Amino acid sequence: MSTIIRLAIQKSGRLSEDSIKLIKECGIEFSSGGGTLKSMAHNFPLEVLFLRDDDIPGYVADGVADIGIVGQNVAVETRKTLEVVRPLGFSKCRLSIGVPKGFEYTSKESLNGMRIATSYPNILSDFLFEHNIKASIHEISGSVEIAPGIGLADAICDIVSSGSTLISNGLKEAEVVFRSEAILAACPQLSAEKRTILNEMLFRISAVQQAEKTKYILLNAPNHALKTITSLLPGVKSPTVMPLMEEGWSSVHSVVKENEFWEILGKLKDAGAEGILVIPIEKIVK
Ligand code: PRT
Ligand code: ZN
Repeated sequence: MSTIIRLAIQKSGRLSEDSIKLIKECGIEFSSGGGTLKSMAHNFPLEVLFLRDDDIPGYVADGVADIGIVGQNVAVETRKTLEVVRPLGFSKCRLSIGVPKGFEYTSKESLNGMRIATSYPNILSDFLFEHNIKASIHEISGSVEIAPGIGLADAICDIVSSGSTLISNGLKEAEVVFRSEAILAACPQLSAEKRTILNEMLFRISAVQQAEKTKYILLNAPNHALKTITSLLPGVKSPTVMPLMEEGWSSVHSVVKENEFWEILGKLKDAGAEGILVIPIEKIVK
């Protein structure tokens, strides 16, 4: 039987949709949804396993799955030996310490003597140790935010994204302990054949990630402004310039970085560009 690679992703939760989207954008077709627990891709040597996120680091470390998509927070908390292959840029969040709104928090020293409730005892104890804070850790598995309100703890250490859960529980963010995003992790002992398949996947992921940061731009430019306009649009290699039917005008095609787009747009308009179209790109292979 020819080699396949097994990828573990979260069955249902905050990571699921983006994980599935990423694999599909890599051109890998498989069925998901319903009660599916595993699914073989139709056009790539990959099997997808659908698991609870907490189980993914263990499965990957033990080689039950070869690779997995999981939050860094969970990967680090489980203390499994994993190879971090690639940050994936989604499910960004932070693990933070929250204290009651009225508490006068001045510095990390304010945490001394506190009882801190968390589902992340390992990451929290590393943080406390690193900063020489003497606090006690109260491990709970869910609804951490209510712990101070019911007298279970003085503070919490939990995942924060927008911060609204902290606020609605009468808490404020005092300290960021750990920043996290989804990562692609691999079993450190992958065979050469599996590594080849992983490398093909990484090549495709790079093309998708590059494209996400980039837009395709088309515009009309008066010929006298072409030099200025093309210098603003370096493109992958260089911009394409084609004559328009109307004398004295050209069509310019190029790519721009998403984060530079608004700044460049103003300069293009000032230089005389018209009819500017900006289009998403699906993949970029350099
Ligand atoms: O069932 P399973 O065990 O697979 O899933 P789960 O319920 O344990 O995890 P899930 O799906 O909630 O989260 C999966 C991963 O998403 C986490 O491990 C993080 O890496 C990442 N992530 C990103 C988040 C959040 N954002 C997030 N906001 N995980 C949890 N939250 C929760 C947080 O616990 C808190 O209750 O959302 C609340 C805070 O959100 P804000 O926006 O109010 O600050
Ligand atoms: Zn979980």
